[in-house]
Amino acid sequence: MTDSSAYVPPKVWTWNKANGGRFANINRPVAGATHEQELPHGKHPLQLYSLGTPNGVKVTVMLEELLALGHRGAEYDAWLIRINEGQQFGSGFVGVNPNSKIPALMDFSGTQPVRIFESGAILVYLAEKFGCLLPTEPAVRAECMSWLFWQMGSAPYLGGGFGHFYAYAPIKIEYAIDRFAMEVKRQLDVLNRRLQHSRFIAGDDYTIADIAIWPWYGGMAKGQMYEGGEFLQVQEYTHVIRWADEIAKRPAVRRGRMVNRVMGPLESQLHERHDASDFDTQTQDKLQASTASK
Ligand SMILES: N[C@@H](CCC(=O)N[C@@H](CS)C(=O)NCC(=O)O)C(=O)O
Repeated sequence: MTDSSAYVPPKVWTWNKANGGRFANINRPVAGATHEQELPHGKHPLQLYSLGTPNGVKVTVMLEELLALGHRGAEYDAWLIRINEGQQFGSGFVGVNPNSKIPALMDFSGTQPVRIFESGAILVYLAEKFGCLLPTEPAVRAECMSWLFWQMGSAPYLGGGFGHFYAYAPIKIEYAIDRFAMEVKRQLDVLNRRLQHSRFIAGDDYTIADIAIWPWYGGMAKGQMYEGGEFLQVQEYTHVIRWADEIAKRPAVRRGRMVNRVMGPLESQLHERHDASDFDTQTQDKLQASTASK
């Protein structure tokens, strides 16, 4: 690793595998599968391949909300994809998402299987399939879609920009941290101003825009991401915090954030979800206790 101030880019970039950053072992400059690996398949029409990161949580919250609304067709099997072990580069996963990123969903309920990747596309697909959480009145729908796409375009500055350079990069680069801290504070202020006058992101009702934005910006405003809360003075965004707290209390959100989660208290980790009863019986604390007693 060179001193960043002394770095002069060569004429042609070459892949330096040993760049030292967190996730350096899974980053590659090429796409496609690295190995043959079929995906598991459970009993439900919807098969989710994911991990409990902010992008993954969007989909498990959505599915739990749909089930809470009584849509039995939203029953799903959630399989764990460990991205730090390179499972997103298995041939089966790449077949569902050629971009090799979680979340990825297969819907086997129709005559032909449907694959959906990109969390925003998955949220819209499910909202349209079940006819809820995406307003139908044109102006409110436009507001919902605008914020949904805002999230898709903005979160990479939060995660790939601020989070990466503040928490994960092997060296602290003041220029990069300044640039992305400024942008993330601006984004939080955008949300704060919106939520000062609106209960939810798209208006009076909870929609897929809230489901998409909450895991990233709700988490950030609550100081739960990158240990960057004090640095960004997130307590200033009081309306974002009010909204984040309201959403966090929803039973479907509580369940959704447990699915495919591999960090935090063992009772909050449900690595795979195949049945509603799994929340009571299959969390890591229970599984480890039952293994220990054998
Ligand atoms: N825009 C994508 C982003 C998905 C994404 O970045 N997923 C990350 C985890 S949060 C991932 O799978 N990373 C693995 C990799 O980059 O190899 C979405 O919203 O679905």
